[in-house]
Amino acid sequence: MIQRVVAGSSELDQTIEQIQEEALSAIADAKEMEQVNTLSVKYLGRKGVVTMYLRNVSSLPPEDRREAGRKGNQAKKAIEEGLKAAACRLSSKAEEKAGADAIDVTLPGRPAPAGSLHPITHITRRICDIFVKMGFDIAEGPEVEADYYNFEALNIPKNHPARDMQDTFYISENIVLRTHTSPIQVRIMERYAPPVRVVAPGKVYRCDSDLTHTPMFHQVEGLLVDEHISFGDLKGVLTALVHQLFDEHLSLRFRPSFFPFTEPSAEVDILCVMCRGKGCKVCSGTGWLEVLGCGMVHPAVFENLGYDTTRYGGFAFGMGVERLAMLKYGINDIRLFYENDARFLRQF
Ligand code: 2NM
Repeated sequence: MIQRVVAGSSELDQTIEQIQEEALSAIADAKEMEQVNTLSVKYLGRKGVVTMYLRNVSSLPPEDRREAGRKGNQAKKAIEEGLKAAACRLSSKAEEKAGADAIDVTLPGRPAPAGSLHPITHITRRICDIFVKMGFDIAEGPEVEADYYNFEALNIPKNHPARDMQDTFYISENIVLRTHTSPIQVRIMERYAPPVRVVAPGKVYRCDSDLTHTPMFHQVEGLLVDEHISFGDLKGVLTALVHQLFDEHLSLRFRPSFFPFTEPSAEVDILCVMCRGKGCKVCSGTGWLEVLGCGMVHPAVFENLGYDTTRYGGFAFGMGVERLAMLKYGINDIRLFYENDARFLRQF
């Protein structure tokens, strides 16, 4: 085509007009900025069609140069203007498109997902807070524990079933995963003279697994040692706990029981939260639910730790956090706490 663009001949004057027309129509049809750029190069670039035309004007016979030059420059100007208009049209279209994709400030904000406490953590803290208000301190201790702290100091004899391999995870002959948080209280009594008021929350381990037992679960235990402490003090403290944790009018009863480390010992039942005492599946028809173990600390425990049993006495208690949480929230499978299903965990 370039070879045909030889300015001067009438045939080729026609051609520069045709070129202009063709260029303007292509420019008008351009849908993308890139097409406009390509057309600019094609017609006005260093080797562009119009550029080559103008370059040839000087080689024409003198009488044709003026007219050919005028037409060439006119075509150049027209194409330049067409390109400018197209660039303007396409860039405003791009702006419009960007505007459509831009942030709609009238939309409601997206909520930032927030985590929440695990239900076991939540209840553990509530229980501890209730005791802190009654003047108890909080103490923690090792989960891998010496046989002495977990059993021996607590008056649990060598032949006790809790010591059996079937019930306890042994690390070695004298080291176990603690089966309760009582070793924390033992360590406290070892370090501090009476009076003592302490609550011990934490993970404990027992070789057990079914709908209501997991090999790891949580306990909160407590100990109070002072002069003139009676079973009445124990009843008052645990009644306050149950009323604050469940409901301030909930009935409870203390039923005689046995633990090696307390004498007398008792189990605390609350009126069944499901059937209100009528008897149902949850309370096995008894109308009552066992929620706590407790008792007056056995003198043998105090003697192991060098406490003067003629002057001091005290009470202790223990509860399983998962069991309390299951009763409080009506959960029938303990494993739900440990499956990490956010749909379950979000509810608390
Ligand atoms: C219970 C029930 C009764 C208990 C006893 C002691 C200690 F260390 F003072 F001897 N700590 N916890 C205790 C007493 C725990 O849990 C069902």
